[in-house]
Amino acid sequence: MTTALILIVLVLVGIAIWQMTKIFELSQLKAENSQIANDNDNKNQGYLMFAFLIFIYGITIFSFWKYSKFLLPEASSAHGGEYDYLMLVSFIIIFIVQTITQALLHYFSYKYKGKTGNKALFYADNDRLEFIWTIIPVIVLAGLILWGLYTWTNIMDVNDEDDPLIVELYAQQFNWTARYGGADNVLGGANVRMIDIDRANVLGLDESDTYASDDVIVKELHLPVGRKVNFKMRSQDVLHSAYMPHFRAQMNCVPGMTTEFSFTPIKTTAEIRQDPDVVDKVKRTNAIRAERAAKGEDNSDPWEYDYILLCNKICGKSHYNMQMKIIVETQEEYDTWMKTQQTFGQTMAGNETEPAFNPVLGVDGN
Ligand SMILES: [Cu+2]
Repeated sequence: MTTALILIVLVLVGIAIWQMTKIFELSQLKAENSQIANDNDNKNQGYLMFAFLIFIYGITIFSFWKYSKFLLPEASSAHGGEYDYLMLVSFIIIFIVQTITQALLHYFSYKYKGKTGNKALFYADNDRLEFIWTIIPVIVLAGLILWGLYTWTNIMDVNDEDDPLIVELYAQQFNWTARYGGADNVLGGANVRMIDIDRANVLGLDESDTYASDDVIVKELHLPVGRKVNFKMRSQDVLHSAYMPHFRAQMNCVPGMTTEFSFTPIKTTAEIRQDPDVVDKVKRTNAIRAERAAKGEDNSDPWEYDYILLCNKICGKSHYNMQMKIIVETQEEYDTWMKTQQTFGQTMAGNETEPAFNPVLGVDGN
Protein backbone atom coordinates (compact mmCIF):
# COMPACT_ATOMS: atom_id res chain seq x y z
CA MET A 1 0.00 0.00 0.00
CA THR A 2 2.76 2.42 1.04
CA THR A 3 4.69 1.51 -2.13
CA ALA A 4 1.63 2.26 -4.28
CA LEU A 5 1.17 5.63 -2.54
CA ILE A 6 4.84 6.53 -3.04
CA LEU A 7 4.56 5.59 -6.73
CA ILE A 8 1.44 7.74 -7.19
CA VAL A 9 3.17 10.69 -5.46
CA LEU A 10 6.25 10.26 -7.71
CA VAL A 11 4.10 10.17 -10.86
CA LEU A 12 2.19 13.28 -9.76
CA VAL A 13 5.42 15.12 -8.91
CA GLY A 14 6.72 14.19 -12.39
CA ILE A 15 3.58 15.53 -14.06
CA ALA A 16 3.82 18.74 -12.00
CA ILE A 17 7.45 19.31 -13.05
CA TRP A 18 6.56 18.65 -16.70
CA GLN A 19 3.68 21.15 -16.54
CA MET A 20 5.87 23.75 -14.87
CA THR A 21 8.53 23.40 -17.61
CA LYS A 22 5.82 23.97 -20.20
CA ILE A 23 4.62 27.11 -18.41
CA PHE A 24 8.24 28.31 -18.16
CA GLU A 25 8.79 27.72 -21.88
CA LEU A 26 5.61 29.57 -22.81
CA SER A 27 6.59 32.51 -20.59
CA GLN A 28 9.89 32.99 -22.47
CA LEU A 29 9.53 36.03 -24.69
CA LYS A 30 11.70 34.89 -27.55
CA ALA A 31 10.34 31.39 -27.41
CA GLU A 32 11.13 29.35 -30.46
CA ASN A 33 8.50 26.79 -31.29
CA SER A 34 10.44 25.12 -34.08
CA GLN A 35 10.65 21.32 -34.02
CA ILE A 36 14.11 21.43 -35.59
CA ALA A 37 17.00 21.23 -33.13
CA ASN A 38 19.10 24.38 -32.93
CA ASP A 39 22.69 24.71 -31.68
CA ASN A 40 21.50 25.24 -28.13
CA ASP A 41 19.46 22.01 -28.17
CA ASN A 42 22.41 20.09 -29.59
CA LYS A 43 24.72 21.46 -26.92
CA ASN A 44 22.29 20.46 -24.19
CA GLN A 45 22.02 16.96 -25.64
CA GLY A 46 25.81 16.75 -25.71
CA TYR A 47 26.05 17.66 -22.02
CA LEU A 48 23.28 15.17 -21.22
CA MET A 49 25.43 12.49 -22.85
CA PHE A 50 28.22 13.34 -20.41
CA ALA A 51 25.75 13.39 -17.53
CA PHE A 52 24.59 9.88 -18.50
CA LEU A 53 28.19 8.67 -18.60
CA ILE A 54 28.76 9.96 -15.07
CA PHE A 55 25.48 8.31 -14.03
CA ILE A 56 26.47 4.83 -15.28
CA TYR A 57 29.96 5.07 -13.77
CA GLY A 58 28.41 6.33 -10.54
CA ILE A 59 25.88 3.53 -10.34
CA THR A 60 28.64 0.98 -11.03
CA ILE A 61 30.79 2.29 -8.18
CA PHE A 62 27.73 2.51 -5.92
CA SER A 63 26.77 -1.11 -6.70
CA PHE A 64 30.28 -2.36 -5.89
CA TRP A 65 30.28 -0.44 -2.63
CA LYS A 66 26.75 -1.33 -1.57
CA TYR A 67 26.19 -4.87 -2.88
CA SER A 68 29.59 -6.61 -2.82
CA LYS A 69 28.78 -7.90 0.65
CA PHE A 70 26.01 -10.06 -0.80
CA LEU A 71 28.42 -12.13 -2.88
CA LEU A 72 29.13 -15.75 -1.95
CA PRO A 73 32.13 -16.50 0.26
CA GLU A 74 35.20 -18.23 -1.18
CA ALA A 75 34.41 -21.57 -2.84
CA SER A 76 34.16 -24.61 -0.54
CA SER A 77 34.91 -27.20 -3.21
CA ALA A 78 38.22 -28.30 -4.76
CA HIS A 79 37.28 -27.13 -8.28
CA GLY A 80 35.60 -23.90 -7.06
CA GLY A 81 38.77 -21.80 -7.15
CA GLU A 82 39.36 -22.51 -10.84
CA TYR A 83 35.73 -21.65 -11.62
CA ASP A 84 35.88 -18.39 -9.65
CA TYR A 85 39.14 -17.39 -11.33
CA LEU A 86 37.60 -17.84 -14.80
CA MET A 87 34.61 -15.80 -13.69
CA LEU A 88 36.83 -13.06 -12.24
CA VAL A 89 38.94 -12.75 -15.40
CA SER A 90 35.78 -12.63 -17.58
CA PHE A 91 34.35 -9.88 -15.39
CA ILE A 92 37.57 -7.85 -15.40
CA ILE A 93 37.68 -7.97 -19.23
CA ILE A 94 34.00 -6.98 -19.49
CA PHE A 95 34.57 -4.20 -16.96
CA ILE A 96 37.55 -2.71 -18.80
CA VAL A 97 35.89 -2.93 -22.25
CA GLN A 98 32.65 -1.46 -20.92
CA THR A 99 34.42 1.42 -19.16
CA ILE A 100 36.41 2.39 -22.29
CA THR A 101 33.67 1.93 -24.91
CA GLN A 102 31.08 3.84 -22.86
CA ALA A 103 33.49 6.76 -22.46
CA LEU A 104 34.24 6.79 -26.22
CA LEU A 105 30.57 6.47 -27.17
CA HIS A 106 29.47 9.37 -25.01
CA TYR A 107 32.50 11.57 -25.70
CA PHE A 108 32.08 11.26 -29.48
CA SER A 109 28.34 11.91 -29.19
CA TYR A 110 29.29 15.17 -27.51
CA LYS A 111 32.20 16.06 -29.79
CA TYR A 112 30.30 15.50 -33.02
CA LYS A 113 27.02 17.04 -31.91
CA GLY A 114 25.02 18.87 -34.57
CA LYS A 115 26.05 22.42 -35.44
CA THR A 116 24.53 24.85 -37.91
CA GLY A 117 26.46 24.70 -41.18
CA ASN A 118 28.20 21.43 -40.30
CA LYS A 119 27.67 18.62 -42.77
CA ALA A 120 28.29 14.96 -42.01
CA LEU A 121 31.23 13.46 -43.88
CA PHE A 122 30.35 10.55 -46.10
CA TYR A 123 32.83 7.85 -45.13
CA ALA A 124 32.02 4.52 -46.74
CA ASP A 125 34.37 2.06 -45.03
CA ASN A 126 37.83 1.41 -43.69
CA ASP A 127 38.99 -2.19 -44.05
CA ARG A 128 41.91 -1.90 -41.68
CA LEU A 129 39.80 -0.39 -38.90
CA GLU A 130 37.09 -3.02 -39.35
CA PHE A 131 39.70 -5.78 -39.31
CA ILE A 132 41.14 -4.48 -36.03
CA TRP A 133 37.81 -4.22 -34.23
CA THR A 134 36.80 -7.66 -35.45
CA ILE A 135 40.01 -9.54 -34.76
CA ILE A 136 40.50 -8.29 -31.18
CA PRO A 137 37.08 -9.51 -29.90
CA VAL A 138 37.54 -12.75 -31.90
CA ILE A 139 40.84 -13.51 -30.16
CA VAL A 140 39.63 -12.49 -26.68
CA LEU A 141 36.30 -14.35 -26.95
CA ALA A 142 37.88 -17.46 -28.49
CA GLY A 143 40.40 -17.46 -25.62
CA LEU A 144 37.67 -17.16 -23.00
CA ILE A 145 35.54 -19.85 -24.67
CA LEU A 146 38.44 -22.31 -24.99
CA TRP A 147 39.47 -21.69 -21.40
CA GLY A 148 35.83 -22.13 -20.35
CA LEU A 149 35.52 -25.41 -22.26
CA TYR A 150 38.77 -26.66 -20.73
CA THR A 151 37.58 -25.72 -17.21
CA TRP A 152 34.16 -27.29 -17.84
CA THR A 153 35.72 -30.55 -19.05
CA ASN A 154 37.94 -30.59 -15.96
CA ILE A 155 35.01 -29.99 -13.60
CA MET A 156 32.67 -32.42 -15.38
CA ASP A 157 35.10 -35.32 -15.24
CA VAL A 158 32.77 -37.62 -13.28
CA ASN A 159 34.58 -40.91 -12.73
CA ASP A 160 35.04 -43.54 -10.05
CA GLU A 161 38.71 -42.79 -9.35
CA ASP A 162 39.68 -41.92 -5.76
CA ASP A 163 36.81 -44.01 -4.32
CA PRO A 164 34.12 -41.30 -4.40
CA LEU A 165 31.11 -41.32 -2.09
CA ILE A 166 28.00 -42.08 -4.18
CA VAL A 167 24.98 -39.92 -3.37
CA GLU A 168 21.67 -39.64 -5.17
CA LEU A 169 19.81 -36.33 -5.16
CA TYR A 170 16.14 -36.94 -5.78
CA ALA A 171 14.04 -33.95 -6.82
CA GLN A 172 10.28 -33.63 -6.68
CA GLN A 173 7.83 -30.76 -6.33
CA PHE A 174 8.86 -29.25 -3.89
CA ASN A 175 11.53 -30.99 -1.89
CA TRP A 176 14.81 -32.85 -2.06
CA THR A 177 15.72 -36.29 -0.80
CA ALA A 178 19.23 -37.70 -0.68
CA ARG A 179 20.18 -41.37 -0.85
CA TYR A 180 23.50 -42.96 0.07
CA GLY A 181 24.72 -46.28 -1.32
CA GLY A 182 25.13 -47.64 2.21
CA ALA A 183 27.96 -49.91 3.39
CA ASP A 184 28.72 -51.13 -0.17
CA ASN A 185 28.56 -47.54 -1.55
CA VAL A 186 26.41 -48.81 -4.44
CA LEU A 187 22.94 -47.39 -5.08
CA GLY A 188 20.20 -49.94 -5.57
CA GLY A 189 18.12 -49.80 -8.73
CA ALA A 190 15.19 -47.38 -8.68
CA ASN A 191 12.43 -46.20 -10.94
CA VAL A 192 9.52 -43.84 -10.40
CA ARG A 193 7.18 -46.67 -11.54
CA MET A 194 8.12 -48.63 -8.40
CA ILE A 195 7.06 -45.85 -6.01
CA ASP A 196 4.76 -47.33 -3.40
CA ILE A 197 3.41 -44.62 -1.11
CA ASP A 198 1.46 -47.09 1.08
CA ARG A 199 4.66 -48.94 1.92
CA ALA A 200 6.67 -45.71 2.20
CA ASN A 201 8.87 -46.61 -0.79
CA VAL A 202 8.79 -42.96 -1.83
CA LEU A 203 11.83 -43.03 -4.12
CA GLY A 204 10.71 -46.13 -6.04
CA LEU A 205 13.61 -48.37 -4.98
CA ASP A 206 13.72 -51.88 -6.39
CA GLU A 207 13.05 -54.03 -3.31
CA SER A 208 14.34 -57.16 -5.03
CA ASP A 209 17.73 -55.49 -5.65
CA THR A 210 20.19 -56.53 -2.92
CA TYR A 211 22.13 -53.29 -3.40
CA ALA A 212 19.03 -51.33 -2.39
CA SER A 213 18.51 -52.84 1.07
CA ASP A 214 21.45 -51.02 2.70
CA ASP A 215 20.74 -47.68 1.00
CA VAL A 216 20.18 -44.79 3.39
CA ILE A 217 17.53 -42.19 2.58
CA VAL A 218 17.80 -38.81 4.32
CA LYS A 219 16.38 -35.31 4.36
CA GLU A 220 19.63 -33.60 5.40
CA LEU A 221 22.74 -34.10 3.31
CA HIS A 222 25.90 -34.91 5.29
CA LEU A 223 29.26 -35.02 3.49
CA PRO A 224 32.69 -35.91 4.87
CA VAL A 225 35.25 -33.17 4.14
CA GLY A 226 38.00 -33.96 1.61
CA ARG A 227 36.28 -36.95 0.00
CA LYS A 228 35.10 -36.75 -3.59
CA VAL A 229 31.31 -37.08 -3.96
CA ASN A 230 29.65 -38.35 -7.12
CA PHE A 231 26.09 -37.10 -7.29
CA LYS A 232 23.45 -38.89 -9.36
CA MET A 233 20.41 -36.69 -9.92
CA ARG A 234 16.88 -37.89 -10.59
CA SER A 235 13.59 -36.05 -10.87
CA GLN A 236 10.15 -37.46 -10.22
CA ASP A 237 8.03 -34.92 -12.04
CA VAL A 238 9.38 -31.85 -13.85
CA LEU A 239 12.75 -30.24 -14.61
CA HIS A 240 14.58 -29.21 -11.45
CA SER A 241 18.15 -28.09 -11.00
CA ALA A 242 20.36 -29.10 -8.10
CA TYR A 243 22.22 -25.93 -7.19
CA MET A 244 24.87 -25.92 -4.46
CA PRO A 245 26.21 -22.35 -4.73
CA HIS A 246 28.93 -22.65 -2.05
CA PHE A 247 30.47 -25.54 -3.98
CA ARG A 248 30.01 -23.85 -7.38
CA ALA A 249 27.94 -26.82 -8.50
CA GLN A 250 24.77 -27.05 -10.52
CA MET A 251 23.17 -29.78 -12.60
CA ASN A 252 19.69 -30.20 -14.05
CA CYS A 253 17.49 -33.00 -12.73
CA VAL A 254 15.59 -34.41 -15.68
CA PRO A 255 12.62 -36.79 -15.42
CA GLY A 256 13.40 -40.14 -17.01
CA MET A 257 17.18 -39.94 -16.84
CA THR A 258 20.05 -39.73 -14.38
CA THR A 259 22.39 -36.75 -14.55
CA GLU A 260 25.71 -36.47 -12.72
CA PHE A 261 27.98 -33.99 -11.03
CA SER A 262 31.02 -34.49 -8.87
CA PHE A 263 32.96 -32.35 -6.41
CA THR A 264 35.15 -32.57 -3.35
CA PRO A 265 34.09 -30.42 -0.37
CA ILE A 266 37.19 -28.83 1.20
CA LYS A 267 35.72 -26.79 4.07
CA THR A 268 33.53 -28.08 6.87
CA THR A 269 30.41 -26.22 7.96
CA ALA A 270 32.27 -25.30 11.18
CA GLU A 271 35.11 -23.80 9.10
CA ILE A 272 32.90 -21.75 6.75
CA ARG A 273 31.18 -20.27 9.81
CA GLN A 274 34.58 -18.82 10.82
CA ASP A 275 35.04 -17.07 7.43
CA PRO A 276 35.18 -13.29 8.13
CA ASP A 277 32.64 -12.50 5.35
CA VAL A 278 30.28 -15.13 6.71
CA VAL A 279 30.69 -13.93 10.31
CA ASP A 280 29.86 -10.42 9.08
CA LYS A 281 26.81 -11.61 7.12
CA VAL A 282 25.45 -13.57 10.09
CA LYS A 283 25.95 -10.54 12.34
CA ARG A 284 24.05 -8.27 9.91
CA THR A 285 21.21 -10.76 9.42
CA ASN A 286 20.83 -11.40 13.13
CA ALA A 287 20.72 -7.66 13.83
CA ILE A 288 17.71 -7.46 11.47
CA ARG A 289 16.19 -10.53 13.12
CA ALA A 290 16.67 -9.04 16.59
CA GLU A 291 14.77 -5.96 15.43
CA ARG A 292 11.96 -8.20 14.16
CA ALA A 293 11.93 -10.12 17.42
CA ALA A 294 11.58 -6.88 19.36
CA LYS A 295 8.49 -6.10 17.28
CA GLY A 296 7.18 -9.63 17.77
CA GLU A 297 7.32 -10.44 14.05
CA ASP A 298 7.87 -13.86 12.41
CA ASN A 299 11.24 -15.15 11.14
CA SER A 300 13.04 -13.57 14.05
CA ASP A 301 14.97 -16.55 15.45
CA PRO A 302 18.75 -16.12 15.40
CA TRP A 303 20.17 -17.56 12.20
CA GLU A 304 23.15 -19.87 11.70
CA TYR A 305 25.04 -20.09 8.44
CA ASP A 306 24.68 -23.36 6.53
CA TYR A 307 25.55 -24.81 3.18
CA ILE A 308 22.46 -25.37 1.13
CA LEU A 309 21.10 -27.25 -1.84
CA LEU A 310 18.58 -25.21 -3.80
CA CYS A 311 16.40 -25.78 -6.83
CA ASN A 312 17.47 -23.46 -9.63
CA LYS A 313 14.74 -24.16 -12.20
CA ILE A 314 11.36 -22.54 -11.76
CA CYS A 315 9.43 -25.77 -11.19
CA GLY A 316 6.14 -24.59 -9.71
CA LYS A 317 4.56 -22.43 -7.05
CA SER A 318 6.73 -23.51 -4.11
CA HIS A 319 9.95 -23.61 -6.13
CA TYR A 320 11.40 -20.79 -4.02
CA ASN A 321 11.31 -22.94 -0.92
CA MET A 322 12.74 -26.15 -2.41
CA GLN A 323 15.93 -26.60 -0.43
CA MET A 324 17.92 -29.00 1.69
CA LYS A 325 20.57 -28.32 4.32
CA ILE A 326 24.08 -29.61 3.61
CA ILE A 327 26.46 -30.34 6.45
CA VAL A 328 30.14 -30.87 5.69
CA GLU A 329 31.92 -32.46 8.62
CA THR A 330 34.95 -34.55 9.56
CA GLN A 331 35.00 -38.24 8.63
CA GLU A 332 34.44 -39.21 12.30
CA GLU A 333 31.43 -36.91 12.67
CA TYR A 334 30.05 -38.25 9.39
CA ASP A 335 30.49 -41.88 10.48
CA THR A 336 28.80 -41.17 13.82
CA TRP A 337 25.85 -39.54 12.05
CA MET A 338 25.59 -42.35 9.48
CA LYS A 339 25.35 -44.96 12.27
CA THR A 340 22.18 -43.29 13.57
CA GLN A 341 20.45 -43.62 10.17
CA GLN A 342 18.09 -46.43 9.17
CA THR A 343 18.73 -48.37 5.99
CA PHE A 344 16.03 -48.81 3.37
CA GLY A 345 15.82 -52.52 4.29
CA GLN A 346 15.23 -51.69 7.95
CA THR A 347 12.54 -49.13 7.10
CA MET A 348 10.70 -51.59 4.85
CA ALA A 349 10.95 -54.38 7.46
CA GLY A 350 9.52 -51.94 10.01
CA ASN A 351 6.59 -51.31 7.68
CA GLU A 352 6.09 -55.06 7.19
CA THR A 353 5.58 -55.78 10.90
CA GLU A 354 2.59 -53.48 11.03
CA PRO A 355 0.26 -54.48 8.18
CA ALA A 356 -2.39 -51.91 7.42
CA PHE A 357 -5.64 -52.85 9.11
CA ASN A 358 -8.36 -53.56 6.59
CA PRO A 359 -11.82 -53.22 8.21
CA VAL A 360 -13.37 -55.58 5.64
CA LEU A 361 -10.73 -58.26 5.27
CA GLY A 362 -9.12 -58.10 8.71
CA VAL A 363 -5.42 -57.92 9.48
CA ASP A 364 -4.22 -60.97 7.55
CA GLY A 365 -6.15 -60.10 4.43
CA ASN A 366 -8.52 -63.11 4.47
CU1 LIG B 1 12.42 -27.52 -8.31
